[in-house]
Amino acid sequence: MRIFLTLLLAALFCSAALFSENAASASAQGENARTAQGRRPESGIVEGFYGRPWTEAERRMMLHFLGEHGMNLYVYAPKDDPYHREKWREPYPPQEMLALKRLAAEARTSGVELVFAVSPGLDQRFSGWAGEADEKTMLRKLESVHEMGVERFAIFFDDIEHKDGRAQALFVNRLNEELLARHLTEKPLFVVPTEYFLQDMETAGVAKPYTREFAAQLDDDIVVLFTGEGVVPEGISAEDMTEAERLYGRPLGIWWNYPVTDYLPGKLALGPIQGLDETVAERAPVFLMNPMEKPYLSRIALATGAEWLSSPASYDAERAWHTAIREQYGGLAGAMELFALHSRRMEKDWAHTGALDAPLLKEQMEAFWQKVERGERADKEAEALAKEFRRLKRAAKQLKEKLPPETLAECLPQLQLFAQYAESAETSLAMVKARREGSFAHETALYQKIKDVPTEQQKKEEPRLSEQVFADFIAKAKSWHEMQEHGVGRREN
Ligand code: 14T
Repeated sequence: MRIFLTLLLAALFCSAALFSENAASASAQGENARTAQGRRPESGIVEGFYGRPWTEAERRMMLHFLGEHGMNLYVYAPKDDPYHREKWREPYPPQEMLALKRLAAEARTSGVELVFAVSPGLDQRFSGWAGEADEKTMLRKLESVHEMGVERFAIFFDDIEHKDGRAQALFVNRLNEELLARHLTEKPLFVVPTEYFLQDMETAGVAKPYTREFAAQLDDDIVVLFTGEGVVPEGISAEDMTEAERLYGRPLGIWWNYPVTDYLPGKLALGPIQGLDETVAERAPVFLMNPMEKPYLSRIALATGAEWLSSPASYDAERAWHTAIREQYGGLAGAMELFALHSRRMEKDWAHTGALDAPLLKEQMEAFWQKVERGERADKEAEALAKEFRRLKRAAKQLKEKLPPETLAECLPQLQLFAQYAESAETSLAMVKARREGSFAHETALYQKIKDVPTEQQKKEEPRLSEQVFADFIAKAKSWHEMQEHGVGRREN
């Protein structure tokens, strides 16, 4: 009987707790649909990139945006805010304290919770008197932020040299308990571990020693954020989740590294969120996207993330992307979509993610070159391409004239490059045509115009877009001309 009563009470308590949690999130998330399972992760962004931290005005804009899109978390973790990472021990200066206070208040008004993170791993000490001192310092730091109205916290150990999984976990456990006991928060900490690859390369299913130690020691209530296998993966599969949950022995929150571009800052990530298995949305208690240093342009990807959260099973990345641009760009949506189509994919040696840049145009270009190389006529292909290039030039011009100033400031170099690419691609077509018509002097003159257009890998800060499409097309035209000049297939048409 006693057992029965206890169980009954426990069940009642749990459902009451669940109910109130749902009610709270329902009001914060507006009328957005839920998954079939009836639960949505807490969601939003982690301002977690390297580079210029956002301004207060940009953060306010983003808080409203999140609220309007049914998202409810803003994790404050800008890598280059010295008081977040490098000088984590130092308290914020009074001015910045007040800015945090205003931000926390603004978050509340927007139905968003502000989570304050510290990344102490560069020089934190874990043992002896120094360890104790750092622990006290951390607590003081979080206390000072709590006084500004922040009631939720995170500790991040990503991107550091020294990693001791056991020491990190024991520290986080003590801090977590202390924060709860002192009523600085009602919710457990978020943490990010040091290792991104969970499994040992050689032995599938076996965690690395660091991960094993960290996971084994970490208290059950602490929320671990997972980026997928690697820092910037193509996606997260159901199997990735199962494996990660097994290794950490708990459900995992997600830190999704799109549309962040800090590792390739010359490129804009203007594509949709994609590659996340639908069950991720049902299993993860938390879903956070890491945006670009450019808050206005980040909103395309973020809106698609909100759409994925609201109906992960029927999510269509391309459709969500189209809708997001319609909603955000009004009369400029057509032009913006053409530009953004060329700036979605993020590729670097260790990073591969995002939808392809202009895949259909790429196919058209390939069909054109195939005919040219075979010495066949390609008038129809050339005409279709020329028409598209004219359209893209008009789009670039329209965007330069009419984009709102904040947005334009975030993409001007890339827009210039876009216009230049469209122009040079037109010139490339004319060049091929000139040779075929026997106008060799004209051909050479046209070649001179495209010769210096950058098509090779640039410094990572240099503007880039459409690397596999436009840049390849122009590079191909250049080398085609050079081949012809050197006698390969010379004057055969
Ligand atoms: F999960 C994370 F905490 C995370 O992704 N951390 C950083 C993040 O701040 C950064 O914005 C993101 C994209 O560059 O990648 C992480 O930082 C890294 C990690 C690496 F292993 C940057 C370069 C790396 F090689």
